[in-house]
Amino acid sequence: MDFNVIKEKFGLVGELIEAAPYGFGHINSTFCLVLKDGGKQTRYILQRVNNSIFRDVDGLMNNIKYVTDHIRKKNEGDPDVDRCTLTVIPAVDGKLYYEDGEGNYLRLYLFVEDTVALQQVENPEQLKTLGAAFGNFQNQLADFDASKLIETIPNFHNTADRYRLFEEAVKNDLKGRAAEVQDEINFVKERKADTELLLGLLKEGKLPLRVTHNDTKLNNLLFDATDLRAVCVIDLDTVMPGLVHYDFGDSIRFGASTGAEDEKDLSKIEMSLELFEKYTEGFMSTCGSKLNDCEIEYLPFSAKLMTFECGIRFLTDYLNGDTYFKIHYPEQNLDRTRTQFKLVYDMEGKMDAMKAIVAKYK
Ligand code: ADP
Ligand code: GN1
Ligand code: MG
Repeated sequence: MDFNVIKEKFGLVGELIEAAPYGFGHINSTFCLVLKDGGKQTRYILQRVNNSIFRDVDGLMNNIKYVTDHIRKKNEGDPDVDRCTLTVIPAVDGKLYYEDGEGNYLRLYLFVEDTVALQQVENPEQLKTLGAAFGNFQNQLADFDASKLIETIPNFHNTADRYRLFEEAVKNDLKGRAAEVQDEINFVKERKADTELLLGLLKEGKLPLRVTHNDTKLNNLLFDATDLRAVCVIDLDTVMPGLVHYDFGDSIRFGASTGAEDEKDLSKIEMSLELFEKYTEGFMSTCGSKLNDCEIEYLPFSAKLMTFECGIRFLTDYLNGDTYFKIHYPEQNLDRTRTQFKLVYDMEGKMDAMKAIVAKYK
């Protein structure tokens, strides 16, 4: 990639003094660019959007523009308004991205300065902050016209469809890996009914569709580097209509785990009830009053379901030959699968305790 061409296409001024890979996302390719203009340095986040996953980049970028404009408006007057959401820098031709003629779709954001993205929780209070931030995110979009949004990945959290894709991957067994992962395959099959539960409640009209983030990982919230308050929800590629459970559950999946997503030593992996409680407290404080009883009732289950879904996705990708999630070593998707299933198993044993915690913050 020629970063100087990119600089020109986005009309950036100054001398490009650094361009390096950045962050730990599994989907897009992210770079940090540093430009020096006189005595002033400005940082930008450049991303090559993964357009084999996000097929409609134009629609995706329109989504992001709508959502960030909406959030910025909600924060008008706040001294921190410039950091409250992502700022898309359009290309000089006015488009929200630049396509380089070789199928690379590039977009640019202002770097949200003086923040940190955490890969693992360091202090339980951070989960309360995370919960409050994603509850608030959902609140801020409660009056947003969802019909403006395209579905950037159709059926993204359609757990029944995820199960179907898993079955297809087992059947095709493209890499001849199914035999070595029979235990994991059986683990999924035994829990098939779970994948239909929330979808059934949605169909019955008991659960409403909202505008949700859908990828509420800890590292998709930027915390203030000094006082660790929530500053900016990022990674807006999957903002689209969804259930509250997708956001609540996915945060617990990653944030309340006691180990890394690809930890090999499964004895280190547990869903911490302390962290679950902190997140619940934060989330309920900002959006609990907006949720109906059925939504609240299924919050604990959603933590298990979203973890299960993610494990199914990692396993499916492993069986398909690692074509979706970025991997850094051959069996990483299998390691990721195993941590997710360990968490699911652990949550099954802790379900009553999780329910009692949610009831406390209702
Ligand atoms: P992916 O979809 O691949 O996860 P993200 O949009 O989450 O990509 O970006 C990856 C990482 O880059 C984030 O976890 C965060 O550390 C960093 N990042 C992304 N956007 C910004 C930004 N505007 N300012 C500062 N850091 C950012
Ligand atoms: C991906 O983009 P990133 O790394 O924040 C994935 C999520 C998974 C997560 C697992 C668009 O999130 O759905 O839960 O990996 N994003 C997409 O860590 O598929
Ligand atoms: Mg991300």
